[in-house]
Amino acid sequence: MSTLELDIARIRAEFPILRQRVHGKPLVYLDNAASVQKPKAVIDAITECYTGYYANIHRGVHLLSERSTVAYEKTREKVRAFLNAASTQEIIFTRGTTESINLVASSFGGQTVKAGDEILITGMEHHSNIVPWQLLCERTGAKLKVVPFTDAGELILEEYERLLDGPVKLVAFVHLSNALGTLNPARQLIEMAHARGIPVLVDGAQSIPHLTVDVQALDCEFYAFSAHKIYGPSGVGVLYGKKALLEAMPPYQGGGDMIRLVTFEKTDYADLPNKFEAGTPSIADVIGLGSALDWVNAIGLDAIAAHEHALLDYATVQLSEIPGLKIMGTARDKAALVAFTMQGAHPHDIGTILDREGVAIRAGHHCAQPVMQRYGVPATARASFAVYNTRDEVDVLVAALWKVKEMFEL
Ligand code: C6P
Repeated sequence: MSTLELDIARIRAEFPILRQRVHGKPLVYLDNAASVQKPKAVIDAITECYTGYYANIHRGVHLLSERSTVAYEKTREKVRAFLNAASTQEIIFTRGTTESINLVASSFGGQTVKAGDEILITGMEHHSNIVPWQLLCERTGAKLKVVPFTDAGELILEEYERLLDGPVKLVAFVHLSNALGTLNPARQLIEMAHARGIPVLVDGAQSIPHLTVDVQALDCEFYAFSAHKIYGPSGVGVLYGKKALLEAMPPYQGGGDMIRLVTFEKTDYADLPNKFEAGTPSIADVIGLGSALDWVNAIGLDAIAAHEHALLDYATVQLSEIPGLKIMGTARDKAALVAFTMQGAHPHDIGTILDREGVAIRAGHHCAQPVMQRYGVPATARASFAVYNTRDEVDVLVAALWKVKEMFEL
């Protein structure tokens, strides 16, 4: 399906929240990289769970528990298919990307990483893919190494190659940068690490709603994402891990549902994936994620990506015409978002003025402070796109930015 065939008006109609006005203006929601809005199908799936068949899972012998368990496990199969993972045992439900990465740092890292070892990340990571590794390094005496990137926002592969020759125990990199929009060459980065026998974690928080991910083709050891970025609810995420690795890793948390037998002397753990899912999970939200994946599949990720790419290209051209506006992140391979600064106007002021025009963007460091430090700016403004955004909305954004320019007499 081409971008022209997508009926955006029909898609927009499925998002009740988009119908409102903000400060008397129609809402133009361009903060999708922070969290995307939810279609009615997802909201209905969660409501149906709570009104029709909600109960705790994997425990009850009664009908509601059985129905909830089936719906929850159906989502695991949907995630498996979405990522093309080999088995549902490789799909662990977490609270989000952040928890998925912490799980790997704590369990895999705690088991494998020793003093003198290195963890290799990139200079464009979100704090979620920095701090868990720093904590691991503090605990173990390992070192955190960082792959630099160019002014355009592209990783310097020669430096990556050089850094891989150290005692690296794990590579962890962002697939699509939330601060720059750079789409990293995941397959190539993974191949280069594997050539030295180094396992790889991919932070897929931003990539998951914008491009087809095939974990078997990528061949990564771990892939992390959050439901709330792909039209699903917040509070739920996924860790994909290769089965052999997950089987060898110790549990991340202890509690109910992750055990086979508990005595005061010793506990036998449950098989995958339950070993990593201690306690009552966010049942209805996991079911909501399943509905979100159905919704995305019905439209098709390729059509979504094509539509968003057209918006990104259009916005990039329009924004470039505003004097004093500087786009941060001009990599050849980009997706779904544009970050920028304006001479003389703090990004927070830009965000506030845009809000009065009904336009929601994000202004700040985007939980990627090292990226801001790299460019010597405290913050940027960022417009990010989802399938329901339109060219008209980009026009509203651009008109509002011209207003900012006038107000600050740039
Ligand atoms: N980025 C943004 O506005 P959680 O919070 O666990 O769902 O996702 C964390 C995360 C990890 N990696 C990347 C690349 C991300 O973009 C995010 C979340 C949001 O850019 C909120 S800070």
